[in-house]
Amino acid sequence: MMSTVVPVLFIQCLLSILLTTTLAAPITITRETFRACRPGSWAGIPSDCCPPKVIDGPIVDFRPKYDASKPLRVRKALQCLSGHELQTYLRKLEKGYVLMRALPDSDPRSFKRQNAIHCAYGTGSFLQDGSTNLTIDVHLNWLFLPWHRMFVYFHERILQKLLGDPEFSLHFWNFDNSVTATPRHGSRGCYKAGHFVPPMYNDPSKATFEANRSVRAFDPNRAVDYAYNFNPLLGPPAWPNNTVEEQTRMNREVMHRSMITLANTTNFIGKTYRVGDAQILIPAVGAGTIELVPHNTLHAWIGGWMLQPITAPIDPLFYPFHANMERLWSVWRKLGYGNDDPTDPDWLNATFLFWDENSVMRRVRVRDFLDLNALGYRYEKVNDASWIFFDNSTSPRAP
Ligand SMILES: [Cu+2]
Repeated sequence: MMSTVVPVLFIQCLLSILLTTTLAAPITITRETFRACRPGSWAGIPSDCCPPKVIDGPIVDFRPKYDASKPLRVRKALQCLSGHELQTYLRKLEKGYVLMRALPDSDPRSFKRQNAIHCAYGTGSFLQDGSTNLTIDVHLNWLFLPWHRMFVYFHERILQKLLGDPEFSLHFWNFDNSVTATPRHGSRGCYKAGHFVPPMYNDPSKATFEANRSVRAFDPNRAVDYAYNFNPLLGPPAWPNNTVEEQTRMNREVMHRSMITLANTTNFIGKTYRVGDAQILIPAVGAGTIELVPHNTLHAWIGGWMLQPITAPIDPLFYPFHANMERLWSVWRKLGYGNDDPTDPDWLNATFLFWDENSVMRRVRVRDFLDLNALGYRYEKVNDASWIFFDNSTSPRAP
């Protein structure tokens, strides 16, 4: 008995390993993916945002290369821009958005089309190669961080092109810092708290404004709430009536958990997701720690268009918000604790298509979006210490 069972189990085991290794492959978007695009949905809400089925022209590989002769552009923290710098930035960004919104729908660089491509990638509109039912999503799995870095990157390049300014940098909303600190002598960077919605995005006279948000996002004295939990099936919870001090303390604790306590490599990046895997629909099952909180929770807290992937990038606030998300990814890598990006080829070789600033379709791999220096930019230094050194033991809400 024993002598037959063991070889059978061994062969079964070997077969399953062989099958997984031969079948597993990185998620890859091709011309065929676009051709087979179909209406999708999110949380039961239907979406209809497929790009044109035929991609005109060539698809050009995107291969960034670090150019030591060129200084890196700096994406700065919005709350520290002031005076002339703020005015110049605002003038440029406003002009960029006016021009972007004026592009016709036939132009893939238009504001509307950029929203549509996020929608197609985020609502199961694309099918995995050769499948009639396995859908693709760049949320709730390990593709979330690199895909959104790419999306913001091409958005910035389109702005640069429209403005005729290749040095333009999209500055970020440093929502995670809630402590204004005095920098040590000689330290450079931004040490001012950033936990309110940046005023330039809340000014109705500016092209960076969007009216369709929850009213709480317009309250200049209300700190963002990372613990805000919106369940589309149950509806929004009552607003917490925390003081700014209570709220920001809670936020620091949440950041500490998502970036440190819970954030080993697997948990931080998100669940593996390859060809053959079903789209993950439950956030807690697939999302990495910072995708779940504060990303999902802040999308819900801001509300309006930002509430769902079908419409989120209609709100210009999406971009500085996501710039900070990907900045946090680079901060996490430098924190120590053995933090590092996955080395799995199915992650590194996952491939997406994006239209660039010249409306040329680019083939982009995750492995090419891991080194910010190669992409030509860096982030201003900010007060990450505000949550890195948060002490759980003194928190009234600590478990
Ligand atoms: Cu998204």
